[in-house]
Amino acid sequence: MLNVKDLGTIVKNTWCPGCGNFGILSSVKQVIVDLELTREEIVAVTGIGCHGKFTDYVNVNGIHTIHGRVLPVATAIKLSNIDLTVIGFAGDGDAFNIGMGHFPHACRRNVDITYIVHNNQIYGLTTGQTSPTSMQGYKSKTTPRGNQDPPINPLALALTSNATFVARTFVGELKHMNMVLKEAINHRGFALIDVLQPCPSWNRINSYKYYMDRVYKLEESGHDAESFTDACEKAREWDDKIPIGIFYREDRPTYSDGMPTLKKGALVKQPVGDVDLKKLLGEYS
Ligand SMILES: Cc1ncc(C[n+]2csc(CCOP(=O)(O)OP(=O)(O)O)c2C)c(N)n1
Ligand code: SF4
Repeated sequence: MLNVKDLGTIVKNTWCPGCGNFGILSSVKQVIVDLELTREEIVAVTGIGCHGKFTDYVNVNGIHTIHGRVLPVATAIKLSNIDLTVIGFAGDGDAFNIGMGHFPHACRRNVDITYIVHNNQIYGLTTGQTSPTSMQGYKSKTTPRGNQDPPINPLALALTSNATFVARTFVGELKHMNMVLKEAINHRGFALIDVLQPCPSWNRINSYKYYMDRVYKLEESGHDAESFTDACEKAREWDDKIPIGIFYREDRPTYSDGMPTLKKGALVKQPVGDVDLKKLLGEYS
């Protein structure tokens, strides 16, 4: 059985002191250990950004793909080998700007992957430009007079795109993050976890204190995660109070459940000896 130390790597960590990514890294390692997963059965897929260094820092199979393409790559890996536990890691820029086109489709298809969005409401790696989740009025190099656009609401978007597991957590609440992550990985279907991740270097507004003063746990407030209406209502709450927890979950067949080619199990485990490629090759000759 793995322990947390086994999941470390020799790569030097270059995240800034106090970066919220440290909390996500330690939670992911703890959850892999708690769920008794093996290194071989997990694949981490990262986009480009500070979050993208995850694949350097956690010793599991990993692919550091290009900016915004976590979901198509993660989907392809899952469909090639449905026995794998596939976890995508994306920044808010990665997920909701350049990668936005993939998001509602992954939700509605219900591909069985976990999608962790490191939501620091800013572009971290490229030194602090306004992102799609930056708050209105936010001043940065790209919006020096203040961000005019209202932010994307990742949870509302996931809900209206028919996602079957929609959650939010905060890196300042590690036990809570472990609980949400475990539930997301165990969920059969697409699971979004929006993680409130302070970036002390570039986002001076949405700090640890900002969130600590506001977050409250849905689990302690009688929220019914099976009610779509309640989930939508809670997803709109972002003010003096910010809910964290599992907003919504639903059991629905996954994308691969509907694929006839996967009825016999994972593609990579199916024999290829009796497959006749001549006809197919003939079509292209
Ligand atoms: C196709 C492409 N466009 C733009 C970039 C430049 N770029 C690298 S990271 C990034 C945004 C980083 O912000 P985010 O995705 O929120 O991740 P964070 O660094 O905050 O973790 C951008 C625009 C790129 N690498 N590739
Ligand atoms: S720039 Fe922000 S997100 Fe990137 S490592 Fe530093 S604190 Fe973390």
